[in-house]
Amino acid sequence: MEERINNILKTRFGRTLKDSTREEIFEALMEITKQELEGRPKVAGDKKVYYISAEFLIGKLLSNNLINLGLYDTVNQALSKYHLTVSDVEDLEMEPSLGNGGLGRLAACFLDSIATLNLAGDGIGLNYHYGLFRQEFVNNKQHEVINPWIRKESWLEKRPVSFEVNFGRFTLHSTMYDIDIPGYETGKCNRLHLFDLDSVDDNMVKQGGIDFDKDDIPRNLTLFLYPDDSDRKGRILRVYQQYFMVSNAAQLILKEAEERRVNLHELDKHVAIQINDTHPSMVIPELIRLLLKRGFEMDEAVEIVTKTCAYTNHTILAEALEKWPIDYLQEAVPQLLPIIRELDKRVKAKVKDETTYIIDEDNLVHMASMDIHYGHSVNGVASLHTDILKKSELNNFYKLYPEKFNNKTNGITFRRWLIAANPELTAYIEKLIGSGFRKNAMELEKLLQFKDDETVLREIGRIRNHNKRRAARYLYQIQNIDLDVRSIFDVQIKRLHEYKRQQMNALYAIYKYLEIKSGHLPERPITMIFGAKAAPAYTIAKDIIHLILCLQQITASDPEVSPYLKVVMIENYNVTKAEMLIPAADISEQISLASKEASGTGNMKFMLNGAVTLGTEDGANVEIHELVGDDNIYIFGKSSDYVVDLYEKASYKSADFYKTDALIHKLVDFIVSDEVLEVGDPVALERLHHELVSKDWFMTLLDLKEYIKIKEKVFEDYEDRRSWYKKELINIAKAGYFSSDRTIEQYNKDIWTLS
Ligand code: C3B
Ligand code: PLP
Repeated sequence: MEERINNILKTRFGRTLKDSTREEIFEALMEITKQELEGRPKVAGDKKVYYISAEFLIGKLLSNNLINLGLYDTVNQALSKYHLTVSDVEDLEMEPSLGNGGLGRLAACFLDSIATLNLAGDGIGLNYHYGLFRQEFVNNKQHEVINPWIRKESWLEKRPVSFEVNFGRFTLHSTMYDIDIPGYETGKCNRLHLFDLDSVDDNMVKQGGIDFDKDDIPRNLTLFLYPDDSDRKGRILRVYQQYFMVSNAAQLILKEAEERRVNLHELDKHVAIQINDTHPSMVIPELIRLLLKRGFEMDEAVEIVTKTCAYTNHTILAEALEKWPIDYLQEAVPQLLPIIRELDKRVKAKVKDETTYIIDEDNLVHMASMDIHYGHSVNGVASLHTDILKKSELNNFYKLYPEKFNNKTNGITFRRWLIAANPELTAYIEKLIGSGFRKNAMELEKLLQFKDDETVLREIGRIRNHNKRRAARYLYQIQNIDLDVRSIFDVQIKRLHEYKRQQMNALYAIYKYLEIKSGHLPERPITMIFGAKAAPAYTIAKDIIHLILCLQQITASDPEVSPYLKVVMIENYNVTKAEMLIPAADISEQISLASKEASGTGNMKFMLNGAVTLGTEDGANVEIHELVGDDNIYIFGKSSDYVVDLYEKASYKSADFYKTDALIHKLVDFIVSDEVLEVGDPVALERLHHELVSKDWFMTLLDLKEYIKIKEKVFEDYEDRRSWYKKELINIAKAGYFSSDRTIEQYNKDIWTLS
C-alpha cells in the first residue's frame, strides 16, 4: 500500500509520503479508493430495489469506503510511519450536503446495508449544488449561507445517461451522477444516482446568503435541498424538484428493466420501489403515465405500479405530510393531473370515507393517501410509531388495508457509527469477543459476560475519556470551544424542532444556572452540548437557538458559573460532527414529546457507543428501554397515550402550569430577564416566552418538572463510576438489534422480496 500511494504521489506531484502535504496524500487516497471501486462488479440479481429519497445524508466517504473495501487497516498502517491516520487525511474531504437530518441519514445507512447484504439496490435522489444551507452564528443568531461541497475530486462520477423531463411549459434534459456504494467486504458495489441539470447556475445565489430568483427553474432547480417554501414560488419550486427526481427515477427504472429484458407486464417481479416519505410520491402517477405511453391499459398499469411501490411514513406531524394544491401541479406537471384525477376517482368510487380521498374538497392532493392506496406496503419506523399510525393517525387507511401496514424499526450502519467513529472501542470489543460482531451485530451481546469485570469497566471509562479529549481538540480547532474533559458531557444533537424540545433542555440550563448562582454547586462540572439547524422560515426554532446561544454567553462570562456549567452550541451540526461527539457523550438526550418522534436514530448511535439515554417513552426509545431494562436508561414524562388523549381533548393549557408552579414560572420568566435581554434580542426572546406561556404546542411545561428531577438523579448516579460504566457496557451489548442490516433484512423479507 505504501508503494502504491508513493507511486501516485510521484506521478502526480513528484514526491513521496515522506515529503507530501496532507492535501496531496488525500488526493492519492481518493485515487486509490476510486480505482478499487471502479474495479468492483455491481451487485446483480433478478429483482432490484430502488430507494428514492429527497435526502441522502451520506457523510464523508473516504474512511467508510476504505473500511468496506477492506483496506482501512492497510492504509492506516502505511500512513502510521508518517504519523498520520486515515481520519487525519479525511479532514480534508468536504461533507456532501445532501440531507437535513434523520430521514436522510437513514437513507444513507440503508444504502450501506443493502450493499452489504449483497442485494441489488440503488438510491435515487438529486445532486443539490449547495444542499442544505450552512449554519453560522452571528450575534447569537443562526445565519444561513450557501454550503458548496462539490469539488473536482468529489466522489461524483458523471455518467452518459440523460432523460428528458417535461414540465408542460418547457422541457429539461437531466444529467446523471453516480456515487459508488461498496458493500462491507462483499467485493461488490451498488450506486447512488443523483440527477442534475447542466443549466443550473451556481452564481445566481445572492452573495452572503441563500436568496435567489425562484422563477428561473432551469437555472435554479438543483441549487438547494428544501428551498424556502414560505411563498408560493418556493413551494412550486419544490414540486418541480420532486417531479424532476421521480421522472428521472421512473425513466431509469424502466430503461434498466428493458435492458434486463424484463417483461414490463411483470415489472413487480423484477423491481421494488421504496418511497422514502412523501417527497417521491409522484413516482406513482409518473410510472403509470410511462406505462400508458408504452401501450398499457389503465387498469393494468395501476395494478402493476401498486404491486411495485411501497411507502415509508416517517412522521405524524401534519405539516410534514405533504398536500399540494391542484393548481401547483397544473402549473408544474400538467401531464400528471389526468392520472392523479383518475386515481382519485377510483378511490372515491370504492370508498365513502372522505378522510382517505386523494384530492380533498379544498383541491389539495394528499401525497400520503396516493402512496397508501396505490402502494402495496405502508410501514412505520419504530414499533410505537407504527401502532400510532394504525390506531390513530392512519386508522381509516388501516381499516381499509390492514394487510398493507407493517413496522420496520429503523437501524444504523455499525461500519460508520462504531468501526469508523470509535476505533478505540471497536478494537477493545474485538479483543474481548472477537470480530464476529462486525458481520453479525447481535454478537455484541457476548459483552454481557464482562458486565461485572472491573478491568473491562475501567477500560470502557478510559476509552470514553480518550474520546472526550479527541472531541475537545476537534471543537477547539473548528470553533474555538474549550471543553473541560473532566466534566459530564450531556449531549442533544439533532435538527431543531419544538417537538424535540431543545427548549426544555434550555430551561434545565437556566435551572442549573440559578442553582449555581444560589450556591448549590454540582458535584462535577456539567457540559451541556447542543447542535441543531433550524429551518430558515421556522421562527420559533430560531428563537430557541437564540436562547441557547445567549445562555452560552451568559454562563461562559460569569466566573461564578463557568467552572461548573458550560452551555455549548455546535455550529453547523452535521455527520462529521456527530461522528466526533457521539463517542464522547456520557448522556444521550432524547426528550421529544411522547408520540411525536417517529423513531430517532441518533438515540441508537449513542447507545451503540455506550452513552446512557435520558429520554421519554417515544419512538425507538421504547425499544431501547425494553432491551436494556429499567436500570440502564432514564425514562420520564407523560406517555404517548396520555399525550394523544390531551391533543384529542385539546385540554393542555401551558398557562396553567406557568401560573400555578413557582419554579416553572421562574425558569420561563428568566428568558426575558435582564441577564438574557442584555445579550439577546428582546423581540425574539419575548416571542419565545409568549409562545411557551400561551401555546406550547409540544407541551414543554407538561414534563419540565419531571425532567429536572430525573436529570438531577442522572448526575447523582454518574458519580458511582463503576455502576455507570456497567450501564454503558450493557447499552453497547444490547445495541445489536439496531443494526441497519437487521432492518434491511426485514424490508427485504416482507416488502421487497429480492433473492
Ligand atoms: C425523521 C423522524 O423525525 C425521525 O424520528 C426518524 O428517526 C427519521 O426520520 C428516520 O425514520 N424525519 C425526518 O428527518 N424528516 C422528515 N421529513 C420526516 C421524518
Ligand atoms: N443529523 C445527523 C448528522 C445525524 O447523524 C442524525 C442521526 O444520528 C440525525 C440528524 C438524526 O438525529 P435524531 O434521530 O436524534 O433526530
